[in-house]
Amino acid sequence: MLTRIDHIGIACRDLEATAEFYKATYGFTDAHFEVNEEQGVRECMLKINETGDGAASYLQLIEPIRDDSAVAKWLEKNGEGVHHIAFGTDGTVAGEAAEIAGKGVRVLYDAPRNGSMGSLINFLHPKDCHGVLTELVQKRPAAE
Ligand code: CMX
Ligand code: CO
Repeated sequence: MLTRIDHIGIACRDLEATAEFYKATYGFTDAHFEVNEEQGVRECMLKINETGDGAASYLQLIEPIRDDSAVAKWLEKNGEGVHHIAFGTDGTVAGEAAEIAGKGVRVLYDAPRNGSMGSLINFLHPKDCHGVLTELVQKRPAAE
């Protein structure tokens, strides 16, 4: 089941300055920085609140590290702003993706890929989701 908003993805041109804005303006303090080479981004996960299923909701600030990355292309066209939403599952991303694909929505990757903080992720095509790039997140692989 999709049990929470895992994060809202926000595309930015200057990761440190944008993170500082969210900290200074709203008082968010719990910030985790990392690089996701595969996705072509540097990112900052700002924790907003814990959720009932033991996970949390975040803002994910993303800055492109390559000109040919999805986020660089999006920034070029749209400028800074909300780029995607991500739902968290209490099951597996593979299971959620298969179920959603069965409803005729395009899933972007054949198998889940690595997301922030050890999570597994996949994406649904925005053109099949009323214009919203939608991500599925599993906090950790189920079989550990
Ligand atoms: N939200 C809504 N619509 C979007 C979109 C977005 N983020 N990105 C692209 N689109 C729309 C475009 O506006 C365009 O629509 P029109 O044809 O009406 O103009 C259409 O989708 C195609 O867009 P494009 O600019 O030609 O881009 P691509 O088809 O090359 O790529 C997508 C689009 C979704 C396949 C690509 O962005 C992708 O693979 N995204 C998933 C990976 C990703 O975004 N990674 C960064 C985040 C990492 C993380 O969250 O951890
Ligand atoms: Co994301």
